[in-house]
Amino acid sequence: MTDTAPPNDRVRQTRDAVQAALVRVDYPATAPRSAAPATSVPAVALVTLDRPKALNALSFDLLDELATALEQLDADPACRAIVLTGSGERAFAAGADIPELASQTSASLTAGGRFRAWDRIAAIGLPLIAAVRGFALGGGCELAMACDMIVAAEDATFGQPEILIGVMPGAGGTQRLTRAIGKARAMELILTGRSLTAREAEARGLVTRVVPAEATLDAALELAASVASMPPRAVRAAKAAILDAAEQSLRDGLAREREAFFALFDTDDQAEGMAAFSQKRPPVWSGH
Ligand code: CO8
Repeated sequence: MTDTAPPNDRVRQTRDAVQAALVRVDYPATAPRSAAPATSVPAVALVTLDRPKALNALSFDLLDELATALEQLDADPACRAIVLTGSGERAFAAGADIPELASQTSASLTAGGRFRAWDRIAAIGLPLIAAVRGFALGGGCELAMACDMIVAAEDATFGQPEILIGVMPGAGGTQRLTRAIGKARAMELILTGRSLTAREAEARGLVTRVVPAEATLDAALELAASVASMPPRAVRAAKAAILDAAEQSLRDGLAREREAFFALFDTDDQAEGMAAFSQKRPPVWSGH
């Protein structure tokens, strides 16, 4: 693929390669191209989680498709920044796919290897900007936090409500939320399941900026275009260095978190919490 390929060819090529059913990859024609010549393709790719009826819940297949799409963009020299968003107006992503998780055990999660998608996403070298409208909960909040910047709509809500369905964050929430907003506030959110409004998230340093809901995607694309106009090697190096600063012991923390999350799938309260969600009733905790 060359820098002069027409945008439609680029979209088709990426789609054919990914065969994405749950994730869309586009090069928006309207993406600002502040430093790109008029003849050049947009240097910003837009990746959309596309399960609006399930509030873009993160099934394992969706996460695998997402990781593959991001890796392909990361390997494309024409792509300089990626915006990640959710389809529809209600959610960035309302978490892991609860019915899919409900049938798991700690053994199946450990052996299944389906969490490797999270490591692949964390290894992307291009800058990732989350454009968040509506719910970013559980795995959805973790995915937004795995991005490098978050542009939040005024109607966005961020939270780790896993405790309400009998488990705990398992894809970085205990580590990245704590680093973003501090121990005391992370404890409150994770131990009670309370969500943050967009303005609270902004005040606590979780998000880069808050914008009117209908302006969210444009604001994220504009920010991405600004980053995309910078020297690409320096951008990648700076991103890696900033993450290094925040991740001195993150690897150990994430490994411990995953082990603890998997272990909760041997508890009655996990089965009860997820069954109660599907049956649309309040859970009854046994403590086992
Ligand atoms: N998984 C699957 N389906 C979901 C999910 C989800 N997480 N969230 C919503 N949906 C579905 C609903 O079941 C519903 O489907 P249907 O119309 O067929 O009944 C549809 O989306 C719309 O949802 P609601 O009717 O519930 O909409 P409301 O406006 O009433 O409520 C809420 C919206 C508050 C977001 C509510 O849907 C909710 O509480 N969702 C669950 C939020 C949650 O608990 N998230 C955490 C999940 S656990 C997790 O993320 C662990 C992460 C571990 C790592 C990731 C591994 C992949």
